[in-house]
Amino acid sequence: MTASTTAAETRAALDALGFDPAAYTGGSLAAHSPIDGAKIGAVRETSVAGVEEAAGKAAEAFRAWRLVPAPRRGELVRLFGEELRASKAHLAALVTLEAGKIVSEAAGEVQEMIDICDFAIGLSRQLYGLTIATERPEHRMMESWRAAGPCGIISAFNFPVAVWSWNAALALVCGDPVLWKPSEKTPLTALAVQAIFERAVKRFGDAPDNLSQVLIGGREIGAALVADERVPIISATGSTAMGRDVGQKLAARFAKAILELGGNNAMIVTPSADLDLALRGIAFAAMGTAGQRCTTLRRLFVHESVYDQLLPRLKKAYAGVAIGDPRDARVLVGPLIDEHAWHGMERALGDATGLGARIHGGQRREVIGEGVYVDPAIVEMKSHEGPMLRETFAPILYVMRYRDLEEAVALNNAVSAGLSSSIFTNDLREAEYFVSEAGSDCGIANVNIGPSGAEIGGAFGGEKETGGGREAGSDSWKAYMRRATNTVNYGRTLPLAQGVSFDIGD
Ligand code: UN1
Repeated sequence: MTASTTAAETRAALDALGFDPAAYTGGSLAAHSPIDGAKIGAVRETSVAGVEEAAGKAAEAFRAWRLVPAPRRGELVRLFGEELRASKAHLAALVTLEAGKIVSEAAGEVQEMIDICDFAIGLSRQLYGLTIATERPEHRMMESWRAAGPCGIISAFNFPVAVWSWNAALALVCGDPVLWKPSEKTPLTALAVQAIFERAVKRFGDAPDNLSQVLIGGREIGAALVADERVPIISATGSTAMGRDVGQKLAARFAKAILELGGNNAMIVTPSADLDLALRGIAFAAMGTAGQRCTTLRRLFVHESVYDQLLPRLKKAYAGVAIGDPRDARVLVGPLIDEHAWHGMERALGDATGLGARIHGGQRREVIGEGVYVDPAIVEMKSHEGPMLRETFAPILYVMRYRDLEEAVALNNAVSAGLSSSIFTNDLREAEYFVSEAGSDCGIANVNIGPSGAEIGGAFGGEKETGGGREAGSDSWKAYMRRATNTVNYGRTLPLAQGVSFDIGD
């Protein structure tokens, strides 16, 4: 029977990753495979007291780790990257089994982890500060970057391993131990990553204990982490509702927040667009990961002069896409994470119908066991309203015609989220307008590329209700460090800045 194969394959992948079955059986938190709904593990949950204990251990690890030279800290991340390379196939298989990602995207996710390790290794020799001109003679003013303390990482099911690594690889080279609260829907992949990380720690030799800890459980575990004064940085990925709550709690205790929240990403297809390219861009961005990326394309604005050319081709691509078991390498659209996701999709499609939209696809399919499989939906909207204004984590693509580019850019910006966006055009003016001050207001604005599938070299994140945080490349590392401005007087007098005189006599 099919249901049992996911459990057996999970065991095999965990075995291959050197996992002791005692670590994923007999616990109170059940893991289910979205492929067939079968139970694939039962892990032990962390208690609130356990979170507090972990925070104490992380604080202790911090005191030692911050003193290790950054390039040496990079060596640990280099070893971790090596271990990931060796475990890539098994970890990717586990991502497919636990999160339902198709084979190629699961491998891509692990590759993203390897890429950020490479980035972080280079970074470990580049935690640069500035030397700044000082107005005082015989003084030097400089900026130095120092480790900031334990970093809590709260991640979502849809990138069950990569999101942690974008934060952890940087935090570790910056001198910060990490505490990871993964989604309760994907505990096994988190524990597997922790086991891989521990192999790297062992090879490294003299790392302090507890540089990385995993906290398993639901909201109360995340809440305990967010509340802990010993954790000065929290990076949280998830819904805007979660981020609003977490952000306020962190603000109340003046902790640093790196928030990576919802997206409601758009694409504009202009009259000069290469429609072949646009079609491929739309297909991956809207249907990839079964519409469950925060960067998923959800709103498509097509110029009225090309709408009737593009839409039939898009509908055809949707009708022909391979939907089913994500372990089958030919499949492009795997299952939704669970029933709850389907209810959200049903509700959004119902709301669109109520607004007179035309819906293509969007039906539920029986594929394997209790797995939740759906036909991705194209929803032709009459106006920009209703469910189109919110993020539904499902493969729903709302489509609308537009007349002039300013109007389309205004629509691109007319939602509460500000994560990603793109334009397909061969007109330089349109492209530059889109990425200009007056253009897209998102953290990511692409030209002739869809809104999803960013590489790690750039800073990743978005504006408005997306939370404003940045992870991964560019100078995102600064959020994991404490900046100190150091003014050093190497002279024999004490000139004050701004010409202030404060003479206390001899
Ligand atoms: C997410 O869905 O939380 O750009 C992150 C992308 C991926 C990251 C998605 N690199 O689609």
